[in-house]
Amino acid sequence: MRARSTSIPFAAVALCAAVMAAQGAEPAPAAATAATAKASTAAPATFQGRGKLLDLDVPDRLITVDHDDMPSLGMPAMTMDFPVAASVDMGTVTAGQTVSFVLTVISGILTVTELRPVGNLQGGTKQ
Ligand SMILES: [Cu+2]
Repeated sequence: MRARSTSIPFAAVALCAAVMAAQGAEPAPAAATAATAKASTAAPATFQGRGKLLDLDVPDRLITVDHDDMPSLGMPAMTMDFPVAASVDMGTVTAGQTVSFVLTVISGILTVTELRPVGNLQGGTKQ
């Protein structure tokens, strides 16, 4: 139980680096394959995040987020792109908003599976 999730955050961090590298260079297929193998043998790992939505590409289902620290992933604050799952309604957010999101490792890729503007959270006490 206690050691359950140690491998996933490390894989996710490697993926994050791969994603960032891919923005200016070639993708890293080896890293993605290793992460896929790990993800398939464990329950899907999910991670809560929050940040400013900088860009929204609805046809390609991609968002660019300047996200806050994500300690569960070992990721510092940074700007990066995430793919958005088909189940997510991208029409609920617009560029420039502060958003909260959930990342799920799907086929070894950190994918947005929940996305909403922070200001619309009911009963929220912050922002
Ligand atoms: Cu990141």
